Amino acid sequence: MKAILLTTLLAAPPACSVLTAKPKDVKPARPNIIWIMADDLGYGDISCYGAKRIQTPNIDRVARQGIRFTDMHACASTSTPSRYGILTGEYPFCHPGTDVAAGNAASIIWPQQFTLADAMKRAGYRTAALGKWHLGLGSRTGEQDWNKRLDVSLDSLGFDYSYIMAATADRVPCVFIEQGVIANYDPSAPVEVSYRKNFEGEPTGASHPELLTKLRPSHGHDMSIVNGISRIGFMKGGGKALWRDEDIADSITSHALQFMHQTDEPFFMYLCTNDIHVPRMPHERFRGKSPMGLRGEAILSLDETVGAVTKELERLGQLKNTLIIITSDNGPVLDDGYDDQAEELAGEHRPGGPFRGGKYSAFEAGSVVPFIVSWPAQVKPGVSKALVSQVDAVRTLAAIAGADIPEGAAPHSMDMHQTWLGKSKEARPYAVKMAANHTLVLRTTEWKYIEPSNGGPMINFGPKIESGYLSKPQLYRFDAHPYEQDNQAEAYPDIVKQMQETIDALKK
Ligand code: NG6
Ligand code: CA
Repeated sequence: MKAILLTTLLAAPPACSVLTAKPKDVKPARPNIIWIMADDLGYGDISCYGAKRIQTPNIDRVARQGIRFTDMHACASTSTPSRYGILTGEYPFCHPGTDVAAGNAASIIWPQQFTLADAMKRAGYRTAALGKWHLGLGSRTGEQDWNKRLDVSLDSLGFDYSYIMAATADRVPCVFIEQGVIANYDPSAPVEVSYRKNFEGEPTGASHPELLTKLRPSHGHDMSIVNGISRIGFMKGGGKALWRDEDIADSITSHALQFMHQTDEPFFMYLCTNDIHVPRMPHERFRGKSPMGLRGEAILSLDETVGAVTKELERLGQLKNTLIIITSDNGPVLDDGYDDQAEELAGEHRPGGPFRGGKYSAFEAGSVVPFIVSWPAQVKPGVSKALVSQVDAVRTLAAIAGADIPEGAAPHSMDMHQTWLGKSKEARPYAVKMAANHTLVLRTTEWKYIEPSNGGPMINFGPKIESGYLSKPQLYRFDAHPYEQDNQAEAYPDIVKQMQETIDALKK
């Protein structure tokens, strides 16, 4: 009986090839849409999802006025592939080069691809991307001239305005890029970037540990030094354009608020915080404010960003008709390469909530993320247990904004607006996710399947996280706690077979 049900659910998944798009029922209401994307924020890291050692009152307020989802899946357990899935509606394993990107990667989304921002523009929205980008810039990897306007930037991907970090705070170049050029550019200090070799005479974390005045690496992160913190990759120059980590959140937030002021049209803002990714070095005003140290302070900083945005919406009289989404790109990690005492100070805190694993992992904590949807004018507060996926962003938000999608675009995205807006409890038939070593995972409401893989039981480059990799199939029931403890693969060979076939069809 279960096997029959699964067959129907998993029948004929859309493969990596392009599908025909159907126009959706277009909604007349046009809310502003703000997608707030935290970095590496775990399911259990905020108080509305059960955290006790940290309070996030601003995020909790948005959750109270909206819907809190308990089963939202990112497309991957790291940032680049996860964000690729949101912005294109295509699974990241169907597109080349979606692994965690270097700071000098070329644009991973091709300019001719249809993006979430393109969808919003079609609906007449003004669009902006702020903060962490991590999907490459320029037309050729490693060949960008950072001192000129980049030849491929976010205006080619549907964003009217952008103020972004090329990759992550732990990767060079350590400058903001506004409209395709370095913000606050310092002509006396031209920027050069390499991920292959250092520039002559430049100190690194490895050669000059005495210059690491703010944080020391615990693994990796021993190359160029900026603001007393060594990073991944080598850079030279930057001068007054270099960021100070303590000010990153404020820079992102102030540019976000400015953008909100500048438009009479409805707007779409893809607002990606640097919090709570490493290096965790939030503003000094948070110092000592959390028993969990810098990682806790970074969560407080994230919460403050959410508060600043909602307060500004209120002030502009726009809060009621703004759809706010708060979510994360992948699951949590404590030690992700810097000695910031995240492990030592975590205490009873469970960053992954009830789930096993964490960032990078094939286990659920890697990709089940907080997901809050608020739109006071339309959405009744509540909690939704429906299984949902971030790959649906393009078609779901397009339906809400009233945009049609061109043929072949967003091939894996489904219009789930009834569920995202709490008008229906309908779940997605399944969610597909990719772990750091490309192992694919399939979740239905009832089952979780992890395909066999070669990796060892722990993530092997530093973080103390169970990988979820095993050379045999893993099948876990998902209607009972504790999650992912009791492998049922041998007891249900038919379900294993069907789930692997679904994955294989998607990979084609
Ligand atoms: C890893 C980094 C980690 C983090 C991650 C990407 C090392 C040893 N570790 O390779 O610190 O930057 O990549 O994180 O370099 S993500 O959230 O952007 O995907
Ligand atoms: Ca991330």
